[in-house]
Amino acid sequence: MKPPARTGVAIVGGGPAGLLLALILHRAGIESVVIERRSRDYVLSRIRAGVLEQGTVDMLRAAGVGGRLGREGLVHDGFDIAWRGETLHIDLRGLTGGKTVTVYGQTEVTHDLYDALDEAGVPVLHEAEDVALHDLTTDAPFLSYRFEGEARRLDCDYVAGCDGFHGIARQSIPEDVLKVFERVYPFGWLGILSRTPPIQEELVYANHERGFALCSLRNPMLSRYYVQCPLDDRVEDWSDARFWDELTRRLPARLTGTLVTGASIEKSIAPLRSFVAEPMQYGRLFLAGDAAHIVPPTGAKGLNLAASDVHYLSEALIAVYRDKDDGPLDRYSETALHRVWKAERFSWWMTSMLHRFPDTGPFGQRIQEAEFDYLAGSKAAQTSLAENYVGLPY
Ligand code: RFL
Ligand code: PHB
Repeated sequence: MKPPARTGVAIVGGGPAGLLLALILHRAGIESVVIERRSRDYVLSRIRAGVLEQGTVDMLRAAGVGGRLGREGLVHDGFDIAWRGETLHIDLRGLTGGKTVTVYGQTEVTHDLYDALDEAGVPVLHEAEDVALHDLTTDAPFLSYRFEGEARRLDCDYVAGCDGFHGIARQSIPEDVLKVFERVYPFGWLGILSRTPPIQEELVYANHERGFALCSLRNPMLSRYYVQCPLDDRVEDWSDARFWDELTRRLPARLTGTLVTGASIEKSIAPLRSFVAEPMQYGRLFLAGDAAHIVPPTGAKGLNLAASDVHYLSEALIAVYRDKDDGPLDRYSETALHRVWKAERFSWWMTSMLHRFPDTGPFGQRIQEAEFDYLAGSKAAQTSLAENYVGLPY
């Protein structure tokens, strides 16, 4: 495909944020081009999120990619929290007046978006190198990049920076304009994927004296498990046998009887971080998703926040192109950040409640125990957890 020389919205990054934005804009008759650094196979091989909020599901449906999601996505009415050998059930549906989450992997979301964009003829350029952003504070911004060995230029009206935490979009904003808020946690998550039936239908988040553990899944024959590990551990330190042994120790006896172990088909360690860059706009550049913010995965919010940013940004761009109204785009950063910070708070809180911190000390330990006691005994506390987990309104 010969890359176009001009478009409406130049989208840097073909992860879920960039692809979903391109599809929604296309449905609204707005042209865009997605420029992605990696190959399609590489993007599809990254095992990441698994839990979609109802708002994310609704957006994917409205964009026309709800078919397979509707057939294969698993609707979850609740999840368990394990602690001191007991489990506490969080009844999401009952506590939120009927709201649920859907288990459907990020890989599948990405797959569906690629298929829809191919069918619509929206250009997604893979393996683009040396992407750089220019003239962002003028009304004629452009990108330069290399594609199939040639230097290219893409003129556009707006640039959407959807290139993740390590991308170049955020780095194109001058340091004195950008304010960064960050917390790095003193541990990581070691995750494995295995072709085994899940330990139970619903997710289990466990706080144990040996550290956090999470039992999740992708489908009835594919399980995803995580254990908290020291930041300097390497994947090679963790044989499958050691992983299963550690996971078993951190789960209540009621559950370990149904744990089916097997060979891992993916194993990786992810550090945990909270991060927000403000503002999410610089001239005609708008950041969305991990390019602007990171949450620790404990609240299952990362992909869902990318989707809500795309909701605000697409609505704002549609207002510009369709109604000649710049107001929503001028307010995009402020609007998106309100929801971002609430998800940051929730993800930080879930992380604090469920992990063992090396420097907690006896006081911190008692506070964590009191947090559980309160949650277990208070419908109000459970409702607060549930309304955040299913996703706050847009
Ligand atoms: P992505 O997915 O990182 O995509 C960014 C894309 O930009 C490309 N790129 C560039 N392209 C061109 N030029 C450059 N210079 C570029 N630099 C980078 C990259 O190759 C990539 O394709 O960001 P996006 O679209 O904002 O999506 C965010 C989500 O991927 C992320 O928030 C979630 O995966 C986080 N997350 C979870 N989120 C949930 O909502 N629920 C979950 O259950 C959940 N679990 C998780 C997670 C993330 C995890 N890890 C590994 C970080 C579990 C884990 C373990
Ligand atoms: C996952 O299935 O990968 C997953 C689920 C819930 C989380 C984080 C990750 O909070």
